[in-house]
Amino acid sequence: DIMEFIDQPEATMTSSSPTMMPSIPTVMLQDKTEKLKGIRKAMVRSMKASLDIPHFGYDDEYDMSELVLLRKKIKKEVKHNTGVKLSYMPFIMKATSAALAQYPILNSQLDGGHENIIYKADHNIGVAVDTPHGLLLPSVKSVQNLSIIEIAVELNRLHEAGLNNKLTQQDVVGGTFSLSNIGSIGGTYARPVIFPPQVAIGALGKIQILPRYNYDGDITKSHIMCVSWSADHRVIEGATMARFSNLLKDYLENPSKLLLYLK
Ligand code: CAO
Repeated sequence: DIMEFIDQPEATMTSSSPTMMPSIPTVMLQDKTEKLKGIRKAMVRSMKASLDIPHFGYDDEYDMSELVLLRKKIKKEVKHNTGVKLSYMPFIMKATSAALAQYPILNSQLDGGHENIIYKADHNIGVAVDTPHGLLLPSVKSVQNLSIIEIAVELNRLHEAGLNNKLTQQDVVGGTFSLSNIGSIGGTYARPVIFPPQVAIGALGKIQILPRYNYDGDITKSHIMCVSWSADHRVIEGATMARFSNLLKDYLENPSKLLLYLK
């Protein structure tokens, strides 16, 4: 092994994630060549295919204050009663599914010959998972039929499996729409890359506490999340992406409206 560390016998190179950075800086004495295989090789293939897609970008900020309060109220009890860790993602995924039901073209795929648009019945929402083995995109299947707690259970399972390299083929195939919560690491905006044959992906920024004016013109303490969308402009018009984003924003800013979609 040509990798050598100076004065740091315990340093590990098992993680590429900033959240799991080795605490001691790594110093390489020589260049190192690593064969691309597994997940990283698959990423080269899928990202090369994504170059064929004309990406259209659209960003907006969502005020998550009500959702932050709601989660705070129930998080502990959910953990205590069910053992499930309730993050923002299950709410965002359920709201996304409710919005996809209004804009099914965002849950579609362009066929190989570019002759047909296939509207997918299931909302299989892919979630970017940062793992020590590379970036993975497993999907929670049929989100339209799941409760928020069921989504949380499945998301926790996929997250764990991703970290332990235990995701199955079934977990990683069949996604129809994607979300990438880069905000769980940091950052405000991103330029997400579409995972073919899907036609859209959203990157969620970090929820930040910022001053904003309310309808009465008063400054309020708000929990703001920026969302960056990329859509396939061959199939998706900018107006469609904007209307979808407006609807999702409405659900997340007024989570009581989501009640209408709970099963
Ligand atoms: N803003 C503020 N806080 C956030 C947040 C955000 N956008 N996203 C998550 N958090 C909080 C969670 O609520 C949780 O807080 P508590 O400890 O108080 O409950 C904490 O951060 C940790 O959350 P988590 O990351 O464990 O869980 P999650 O469901 O929000 O996210 C997953 C799961 C798999 C999406 C995430 O772990 C991950 O891997 N993110 C990175 C995705 C990525 O790499 N994208 C780039 C792809 S392109 O290269």
